Amino acid sequence: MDDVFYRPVPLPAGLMPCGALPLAGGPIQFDRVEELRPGGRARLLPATALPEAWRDRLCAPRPAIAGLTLDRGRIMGILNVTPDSFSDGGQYLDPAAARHHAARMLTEGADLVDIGGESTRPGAAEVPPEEEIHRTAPVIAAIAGLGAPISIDTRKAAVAHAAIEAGAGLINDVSGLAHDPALAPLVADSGLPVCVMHMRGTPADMQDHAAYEDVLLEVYAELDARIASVEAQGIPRACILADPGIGFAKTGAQNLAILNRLSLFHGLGCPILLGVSRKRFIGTYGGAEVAAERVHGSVAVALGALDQGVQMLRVHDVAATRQAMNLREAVRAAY
Ligand code: HH2
Repeated sequence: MDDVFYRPVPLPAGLMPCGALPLAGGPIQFDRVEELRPGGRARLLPATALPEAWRDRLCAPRPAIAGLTLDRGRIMGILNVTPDSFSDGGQYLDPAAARHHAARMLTEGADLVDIGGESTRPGAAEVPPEEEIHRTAPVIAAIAGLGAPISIDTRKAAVAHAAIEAGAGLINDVSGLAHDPALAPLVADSGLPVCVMHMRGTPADMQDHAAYEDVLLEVYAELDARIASVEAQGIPRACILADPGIGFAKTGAQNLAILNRLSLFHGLGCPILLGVSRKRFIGTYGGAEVAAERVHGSVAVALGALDQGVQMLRVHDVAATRQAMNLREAVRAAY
């Protein structure tokens, strides 16, 4: 692991002191960075002290992904075509019901739809690829005509292949292309963008691997290494979204430590995708046992993430998230 990391400290809306830099080329500025070392105390430095390589990656504008510019926050609406997803399992198995829900999310303000045919909740068992294809491909074909980009949430090349044939334009792999060796070449050949997420182990055993000395820096370093490996397999960084993998091989407290200093991940030089929607830690810290009652906490965490420059939010509750984002943007614009 590197021994020094730099986290940009976002400035409040409108403040642009002399020498302030644009975070990922977007609307948020920063003029100070936290210097972070494993096991060490954070030191606040002026952004002028940034090493050139860090400054370049932190500030470069991010290219559009799946036709979506990333100069403002984007919403990825979740559509799980599974019997057992922790929040919406069993609701959209029928392609007509799935299409209806996708259309509704787009009307409510989603920018793209993420289709999953395998639950990746802690302890979930792997689904055979034929079954995953059977669940997802007809749904993708059914919603392809809605005009929005579609992402396929899968770890498997055969499933991604069928999804691309049916109209998917983005691959979202919670294993960061580590699970199926055939998936990286497929993505590279397709030229499509991919979300590379951080996880340890598999959904079945990942919570046994949630031991870190410094969760923020170790997750960053492991994701950095994963992205470098993906890039070495022919997928340009301009096609990669990075995701710290909230809830994947992480305890509730570890999720919070990552969310608290999320802007560090801009150092990867990729747009950041974040999935916190209705997850267990929202229930734990927000006092909501039932997943569908975790909307308010999910939106609160999403707004905090946008303030740290996150470009894409993966959410179940599109209308609530869009309303909150509109208000956040209106208040920021009134500076
Ligand atoms: N979380 C889940 C699934 N896919 N993909 C990315 N990139 N980031 C995430 O945080 C993420 C993800 C788990 O949530 P959900 O799909 O709602 O549940 P399940 O895995 O039970 O289907």
